[in-house]
Amino acid sequence: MNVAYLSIGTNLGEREQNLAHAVKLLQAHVTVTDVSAIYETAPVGVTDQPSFLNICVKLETEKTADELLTVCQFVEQELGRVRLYRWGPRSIDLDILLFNHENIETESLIVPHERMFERAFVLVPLADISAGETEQLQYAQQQLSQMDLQQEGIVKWAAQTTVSQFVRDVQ
Ligand code: A4P
Ligand code: MG
Repeated sequence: MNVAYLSIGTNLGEREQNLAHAVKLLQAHVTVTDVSAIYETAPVGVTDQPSFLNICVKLETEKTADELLTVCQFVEQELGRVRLYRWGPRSIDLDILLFNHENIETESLIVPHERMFERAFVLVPLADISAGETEQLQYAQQQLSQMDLQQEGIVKWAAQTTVSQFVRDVQ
């Protein structure tokens, strides 16, 4: 069994609904075991765009990392993601943060995600669902402890719930 962490972000449309819908779709392919609280986060990269809602989820799966990426891209397509430009607004974005304790570098996949350790919008929700289980997660904790969350523009939007509560309103 593989254990993976995903980052999910949205800044277009019904953002909270987009997150719930994404988790519901994921559940058809993998076992989502934990979901973080929802955070509203200031846009990073291209800053002239609406603020994001961000979460992280933990999941278990027999799929390979490549197969998990395909699932993520399927969920993005299902939710009608339109890629306007890099780092621009999106209805939904799913990134693989960690896959077991592995370091992966292929044409289509880099794990740990290249920019995760410098991004408060990733590290804050990740801390809700992890506790330094691996060296990579310990490093994430350490990086987070050095960040000023107010300056990073991270605000809790909704409290953490169970996975089934999280998806309860999705048809
Ligand atoms: N790819 C490589 N490694 C991975 C991985 N670990 N997980 C490849 C997922 N995909 C990975 O991604 C481009 C390609 O990356 C994929 O084809 C895949 O093979 P994409 O999702 O098509 O494009 P993107 O999301 O526009 O680019 P990227 O580089 O993933 O963007 P980021 O770095 O994820 O940034 N600000 C806030 N506050 N919250 C956000 O959620 N998100 C972004 C997106 C920018 N600013 C943000 C947020
Ligand atoms: Mg992405």
